[in-house]
Amino acid sequence: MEAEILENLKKAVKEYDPEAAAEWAGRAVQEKLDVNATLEALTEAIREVGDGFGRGELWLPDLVGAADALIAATPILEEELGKRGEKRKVLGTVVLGTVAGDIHDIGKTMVRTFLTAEGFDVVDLGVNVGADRFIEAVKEREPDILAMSALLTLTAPQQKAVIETLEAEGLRDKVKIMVGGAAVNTQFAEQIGADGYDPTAVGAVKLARRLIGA
Ligand code: B1M
Repeated sequence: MEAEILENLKKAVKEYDPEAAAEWAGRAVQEKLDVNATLEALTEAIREVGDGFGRGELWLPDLVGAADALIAATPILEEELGKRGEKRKVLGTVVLGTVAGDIHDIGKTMVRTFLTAEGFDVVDLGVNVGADRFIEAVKEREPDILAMSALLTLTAPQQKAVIETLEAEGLRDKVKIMVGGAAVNTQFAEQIGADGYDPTAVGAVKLARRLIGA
């Protein structure tokens, strides 16, 4: 049953079918499948579509269609994750966003979901967030962690721009910085002076806990 549900979920993403994606996400919840594994199956499917786009076999509407299907399924799983996570002690505050010029939302939102489920208070600034908005939020909310996502090679350097602005404002030592997203790797994170990087949303939670010494 589990394999059938996950296969159908992947199929729904690859066939750009939001209704089927929502339906199979509902079945996954009903059958008490592991939420992380279910989200991982969705991620795998959309990455396959992305790879096809990268090879020139698929087009932008394919990315949009796959994203629509994934977006239809994720709130159902997020809600379930919230219900299953009983511990609600606030571990710390995280300001999160996708950097300027980048509108990729899905991975960033997954990071938000997992951090929230773990007990972090997450201030999600959304997508296409410029350095000035990140800095403003750091000043206003005094978070423990600033978390930035970047999916495009062209926008990853924006993470560096934010760190440089924090340094210029004398705020760098007041907040831990974690970075992620498909355009980022460990080497890049070290180069730009981030405190941590993780390739997955689940790993991002462990990283966040480590950064605040929890
Ligand atoms: Co875009 N896109 N896209 N896209 N898109 C990629 C990223 C791309 C790799 C596809 C490809 O060519 N193979 C490519 C980037 C190439 C590059 O720069 N190296 C690309 C491109 C080129 C573009 C456009 C330029 C296309 C165009 O217009 N010609 C355009 C740019 C728009 C812009 O931002 N200015 C564009 C647009 C879009 C859509 C709008 C159609 C849509 C996004 C819809 C939305 O988000 N609402 C889209 C999609 C869906 C993709 C792919 C297919 C899937 C991205 C995704 O949601 N993955 C993507 C291909 C790929 O990534 N392989 C692609 C699922 C998601 C769960 O994974 O976001 O990586 P991800 O998040 C992971 C981890 O990275 C991690 O946790 C998540 C779960 O494990 N993570 C963190 C994420 N953030 C983290 C932060 C952390 C820690 C972990 O700490 C802070």
